[in-house]
Amino acid sequence: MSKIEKVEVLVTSPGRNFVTLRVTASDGVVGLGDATLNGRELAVASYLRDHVAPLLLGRDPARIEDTWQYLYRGAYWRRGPVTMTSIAAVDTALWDIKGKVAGLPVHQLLGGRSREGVMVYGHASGHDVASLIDDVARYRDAGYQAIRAQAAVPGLPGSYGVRKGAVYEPAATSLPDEQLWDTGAYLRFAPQYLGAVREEFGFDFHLLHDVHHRLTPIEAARLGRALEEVQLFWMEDPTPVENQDSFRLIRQHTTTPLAVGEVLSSIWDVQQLITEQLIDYVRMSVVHAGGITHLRRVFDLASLYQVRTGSHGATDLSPVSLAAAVHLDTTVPNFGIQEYMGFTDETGEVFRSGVTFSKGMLDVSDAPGLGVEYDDEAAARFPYEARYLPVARRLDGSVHDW
Ligand code: CS2
Ligand code: MG
Repeated sequence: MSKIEKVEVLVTSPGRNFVTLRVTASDGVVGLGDATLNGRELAVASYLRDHVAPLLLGRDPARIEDTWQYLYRGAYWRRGPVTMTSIAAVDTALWDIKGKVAGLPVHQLLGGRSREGVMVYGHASGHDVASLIDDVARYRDAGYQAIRAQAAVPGLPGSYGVRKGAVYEPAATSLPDEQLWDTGAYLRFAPQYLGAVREEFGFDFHLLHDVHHRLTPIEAARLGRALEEVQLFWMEDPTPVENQDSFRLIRQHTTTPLAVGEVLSSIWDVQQLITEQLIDYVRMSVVHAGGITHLRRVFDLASLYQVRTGSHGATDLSPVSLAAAVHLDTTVPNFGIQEYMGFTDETGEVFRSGVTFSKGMLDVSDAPGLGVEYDDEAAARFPYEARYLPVARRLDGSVHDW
């Protein structure tokens, strides 16, 4: 039996911070898992290095389910993003190892292909309606079948979801940026610019929009109703998700499909949302929701209720995460869509991934395991720097949900 011999926690910042777990077995096989929790990266690094690595040494890397249960139940303290991201990193690395030992890509271990590719949505954004329209055109020209559209709300510089450089990355160095928020201005503007996108390009592509937890349930209900004409693929995170009942209220008022999950980490966090059919898409990710083992369980529960998948795939999820997500997406019967924002060139120097993009879809390589390699020399060129997501404040200065 091979044994886990080495567990390394790798932190690098090629354009943004990534934490990666590398597990080496006694037969020399190496597995990678993403452990990145945006803005709280070192908490996960410490959890893994100080509390998980000693438990893994000497274990059989083939026992993925048992290791998952051991880390989850054995910690006594349950759920939460730091714990679940740490378990995810181990789980993903063990699936990578299992694939390499078997000589099979991970999607084969999960049951094989259910589809030829995985439809993704790209992120179009603009500082005003005209620049948003230009950006949507760019995504359409690049072959995207689904596009998320976000524009800066007039008078509110630094609206979430609007790109500054080549790739959207809201985390700032040193202390968090503080950004102003005005719900009334947003509610007046969003239907205008989403309507302008449909007027310009018609309906032959999927249009998505992220509300980023900014509204109360009744405000979200009003927006969902106002957006029915533009036929969104989904309205994302319309209201904070701690109270799952909120979504019933939104549902009672609108047929705009709802997507939720990027800040959630366990099946219990979405249990009511799924079993009461309060959402249409579950947006949890491999990295923040306990790895391939746990996310597959969420997706299976969702399939019983005709809830489809729509995994989170922002730039703060590393190429290891994206590869794991695409392997899983390739197999599950209730796949919906995968978020894909691309990565900076620097990120590509550290992580060499076999995932390919063509005609608006991603596909995995047939390399054994996840098909991602980590370049230590490149990683060493990009040392960690503290970064924080922004904080939102209302016009009266009080803190709002970012
Ligand atoms: C966003 C994210 O991708 C999305 O839908 O909500 O960009 C989110 O802001 C970041 O992942 C936070 O780390
Ligand atoms: Mg989002």
